Amino acid sequence: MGGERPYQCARRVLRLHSGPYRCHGEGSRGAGTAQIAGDCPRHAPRRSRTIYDCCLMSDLTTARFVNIGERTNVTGSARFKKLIMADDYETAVEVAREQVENGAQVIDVNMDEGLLDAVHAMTTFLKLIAAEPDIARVPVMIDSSKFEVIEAGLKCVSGKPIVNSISMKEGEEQFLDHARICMDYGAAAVVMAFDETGQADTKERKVEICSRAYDLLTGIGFPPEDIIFDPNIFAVATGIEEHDRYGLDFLEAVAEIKQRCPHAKTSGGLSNLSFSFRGNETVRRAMHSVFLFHAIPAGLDMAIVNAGQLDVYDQIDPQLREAVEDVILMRRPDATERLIDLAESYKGKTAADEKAEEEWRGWPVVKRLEHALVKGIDAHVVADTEEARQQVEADGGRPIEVIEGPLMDGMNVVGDLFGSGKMFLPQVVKSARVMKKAVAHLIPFIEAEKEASGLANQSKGKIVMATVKGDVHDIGKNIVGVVLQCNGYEVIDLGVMVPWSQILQAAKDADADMIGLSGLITPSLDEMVTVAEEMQRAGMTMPLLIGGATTSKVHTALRIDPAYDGPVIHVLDASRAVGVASRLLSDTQCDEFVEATAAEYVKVREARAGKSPSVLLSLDEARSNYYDAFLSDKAAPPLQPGIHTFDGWDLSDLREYIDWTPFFRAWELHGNYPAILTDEVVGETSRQLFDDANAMLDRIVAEKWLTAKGVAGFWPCARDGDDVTIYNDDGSEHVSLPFLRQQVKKSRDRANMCLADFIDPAGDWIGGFAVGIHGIEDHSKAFLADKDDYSDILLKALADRFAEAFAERLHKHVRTDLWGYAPQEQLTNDGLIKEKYRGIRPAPGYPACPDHSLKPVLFDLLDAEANTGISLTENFAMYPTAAVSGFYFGHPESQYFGVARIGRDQLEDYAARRGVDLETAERWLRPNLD
Ligand code: B12
Repeated sequence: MGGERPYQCARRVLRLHSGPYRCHGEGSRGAGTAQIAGDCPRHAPRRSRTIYDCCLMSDLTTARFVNIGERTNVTGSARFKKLIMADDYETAVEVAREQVENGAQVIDVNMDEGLLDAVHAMTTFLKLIAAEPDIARVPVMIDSSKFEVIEAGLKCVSGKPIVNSISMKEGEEQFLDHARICMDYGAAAVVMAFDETGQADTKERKVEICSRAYDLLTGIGFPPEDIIFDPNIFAVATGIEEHDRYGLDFLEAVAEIKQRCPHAKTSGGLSNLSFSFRGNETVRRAMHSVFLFHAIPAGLDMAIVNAGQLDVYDQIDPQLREAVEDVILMRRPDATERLIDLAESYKGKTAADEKAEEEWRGWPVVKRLEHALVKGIDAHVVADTEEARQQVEADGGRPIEVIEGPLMDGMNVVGDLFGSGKMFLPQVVKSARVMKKAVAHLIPFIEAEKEASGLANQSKGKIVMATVKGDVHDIGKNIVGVVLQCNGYEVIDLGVMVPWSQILQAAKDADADMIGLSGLITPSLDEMVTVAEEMQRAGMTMPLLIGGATTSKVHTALRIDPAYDGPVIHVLDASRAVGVASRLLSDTQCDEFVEATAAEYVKVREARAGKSPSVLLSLDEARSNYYDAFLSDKAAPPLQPGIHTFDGWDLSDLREYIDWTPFFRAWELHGNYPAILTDEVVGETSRQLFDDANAMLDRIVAEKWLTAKGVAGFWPCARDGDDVTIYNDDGSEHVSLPFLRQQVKKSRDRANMCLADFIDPAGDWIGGFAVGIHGIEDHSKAFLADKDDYSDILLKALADRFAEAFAERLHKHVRTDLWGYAPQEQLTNDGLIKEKYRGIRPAPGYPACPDHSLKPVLFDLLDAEANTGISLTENFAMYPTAAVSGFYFGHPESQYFGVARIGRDQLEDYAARRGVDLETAERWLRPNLD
């Protein structure tokens, strides 16, 4: 090993100070979803939920800054109020959706309007948004000045809610009573800086009240990380002298509160700040952005804000920015007058007016490209990129120089703005889209030039990428690979199921600059730890990038980072990959970036170490709080028991059952199908992608590119504790399906569920299925040989859609014909996607049934390998990749839930029931253990 790089030294130092930490399996997205879906009211089963990734408070604790959507508030949004007053909840739900699509990571819901029945409005609205997977993935902030409204709201939210707010206004006793109720529901709470004598206005009062509240709350065992202080943002520049310090007081108070109250968070309602400039949108936007620019470094963790209405700090008119800054930081005595004077010139301008001005269209092309990237405006990017290309060509340059020059310069500006907190996530994603469009335009020219001249790309760096051993999915990795290649990196893609030894060898042989690992399912998390350990053992120092649906920053910080001394970076999605790679390879930015990331991971570990774990019941207690289904409602025996195989289900039939929304999400186009096609922002790109997909589907169906093979079976069974015993035809016991039970202590009347609860101990039926889409390999190879990554990814994404569509279609066939308990069912595709049918099909690996190792048992029952050609890897991934398998439960009350964290007693019990040693069971259930 050569000399130690500064970042390596910094990481050692950070580790020494990081203190002890606990490993926490909830680092995986799957388990995260499990927790969100975890609480289901007893006897009042919620409709089953689509299992999508959900945003957790625990994830929020490690996010940089969280913006809280403010538009679902009747006191703050005239539009929302009008909709609620008119009982138009359907459109009101769309307001919530817009918030999430605009980047809100939490949504604040407030129904405090004199003429409204707030309890009714709150509960109605919360129930509606809980049924929308797109919205339900972000936590809800239940906002009311009346605690009965809050309590009613808490009963309707699954997952972790945030209460807004509690305070000591009515004294300590009531404050602690309210806090205890929040604790009962596992809710985080916004604590207003308000006491018996009034609202805190000065820095001293804010700090004093928050410190007192902190001591009281932690004294009753309220988790400190669930406390969110709101030290009151008040209006500045009101013309009243006493208000001049309000901005500064808030900023200073936040810094001190964060110091005095470990692990607590801070928040504030941003729109108050600019109250005196109502009607002057430009000035208000500038004030909010400048305020956040100073508040975030001071320690502000979140704010109620309209995320779509924030300006980029550096892009604010410098004169206005200075005047606003003078006011907020109280930099001169005449600051208010100056801002009021200046504000006159911005009056009446809306964001649309400003956009319409578009003076920037007259700027030189390089500047225009930078502007388009920073602002995320894609309207002219193809024309501008073409103009830049022609300019480069006229100067004797190469088309790649447009990427390396103006486009990368623009992306670097974006990266720097984001890195320094002056730009927010939704804006960054929009920038990435502009970049992709520009790069897509240049690719044919770059390819043509390479072919003509035989020139090789001068690579910016080499990255060896692989999907780890035992895992087969590679769409995410491929997308990242393409984006990196577009940006001048050389990607050596080792494919899927790659053992650690091959990854390390390839990195050494290629003298790579970094390694990137990908994984879709939880067993891959352990495999990634193994790769990190082996890199450490081999004395390697190159950065290790971690990505894939099952990975998370928390898991990376807790388990992978400590295993390797070199830099370890979790990369959330493709839009960040270039920024990460370029910083890691930059002479000037690398060390700072690596140190900052390592420090962030230390914080994650510390936060985890300081977090009190959710209270668990003993396994016996949890079992006695089982879900008491009304068993006489169980489904009748199947009309056609036994095994049914389908050798080539008609693809044109399956096409009708495709759920398109996840398809767009895979391409980072957010929004629901079909609305996404007419979406103002992503509509055009979505339509283009949709057209391409349909053109390919036409060919897939007409030319029979793919074959859909499936199997379904039904077996007599009975519940035996948490096991479901399956019987042979002669009544003898055949095999046992052990399921896991929720152990997290539930509030009030909620059950600790286990899938076995939906089966009658006196005799019942259970089903199983496996479906797979065969045949992509040859086409994929042909596309790649033609350097057509776009079509390759498109094909894989469509094969995944077919697999899910097949699972949906087969389940319908089961309900209406094979098992036949719902022969009359008439549901549209939308109704199917929203799971409006009776019965569930939990898949091993999904939150209700998290143990992937049940797949071999299911496969044996179905003789799935022989019947469908689907095989299992050593880590239980299915091959072909586009495959789904699961169980069928027919009881009308059967529902999805998340097992979440379990105790050692259940681990030991499960190991015994499975007949495996503890170590094996621990490996299988790691995400559900502490
Ligand atoms: C669509 C989907 C499927 C599809 C296709 C999967 C796919 N395209 O990857 C199908 C239907 C085939 C499927 C099947 C299964 N799935 Co699935 N699936 C999903 C879902 C809903 C979305 C995944 C997706 O398409 N993402 C889009 C792609 C583009 O994103 P990505 O893979 O995350 O990649 C991005 C980043 O992660 C990053 N990245 C990825 N790799 C890399 C690498 C590097 C180096 C870098 C820098 C970055 C990077 O950049 C990418 C682009 O932005 C997720 C839930 C979720 N929200 O994540 C569950 C999920 C991944 N599935 C899950 C499971 C369990 C399964 C099954 C095992 C279920 C079963 N028993 O049948 C099977 C396994 C299939 C198999 N072959 O073995 C679990 C996995 C967690 C776990 N408990 O193991 C999840 C998380 C759902 C859950 N909450 O439980 N699934």
